[in-house]
Amino acid sequence: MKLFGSYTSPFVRHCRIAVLETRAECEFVESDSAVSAVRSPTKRLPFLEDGELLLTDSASIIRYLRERAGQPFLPDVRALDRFCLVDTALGAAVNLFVLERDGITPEQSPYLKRERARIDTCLRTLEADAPFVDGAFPVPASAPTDDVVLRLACFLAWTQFRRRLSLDSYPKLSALLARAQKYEPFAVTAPHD
Ligand SMILES: N[C@@H](CCC(=O)N[C@@H](CS)C(=O)NCC(=O)O)C(=O)O
Repeated sequence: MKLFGSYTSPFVRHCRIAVLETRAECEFVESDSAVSAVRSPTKRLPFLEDGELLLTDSASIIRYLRERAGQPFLPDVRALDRFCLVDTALGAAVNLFVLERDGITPEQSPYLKRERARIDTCLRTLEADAPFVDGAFPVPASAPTDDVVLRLACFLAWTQFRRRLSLDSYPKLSALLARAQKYEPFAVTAPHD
């Protein structure tokens, strides 16, 4: 099994954590957009190859890894919805980041203003979800970790790595990220250029 990805992507990081937690025999192939452009129809990272099987999204990759290991993945509709909420904010933040690199900012586009507003409302909703946020990463943490929590921690860490937003207005999310940094599979997959 081969996982294609970069060391900076939060989507790839989540997959790498799932590989560690499931102890899957999986080779990590460091790749860039030139590789994904020809090997995945989405032209995105990550993607996973296992024999004839090609998986083109981090969610299906993580589910595949968890299923093979007998571990749960987003077991109920509440978990799925929270995962989608985090992913909506993450997708918007990544869009703003790459478009800014192309010289396109929210000041030039009402749609991008909505993308920016969406990140705040999703983060505020998660910050207010006290039982969920406070219960994330109990000490001592035991694998496998909840994939909503992992997705959220990967997202928050990426915002700090890319200096995209301050977490000062989100003390509970900030505390969650601090706890996550102490969890080994999370710590060893920290983004780097
Ligand atoms: N829904 C996808 C999103 C993956 C994604 O957006 N990956 C980024 C890297 S962080 C990418 O490959 N972007 C290149 C592009 O959009 O052209 C997943 O969960 O795997």
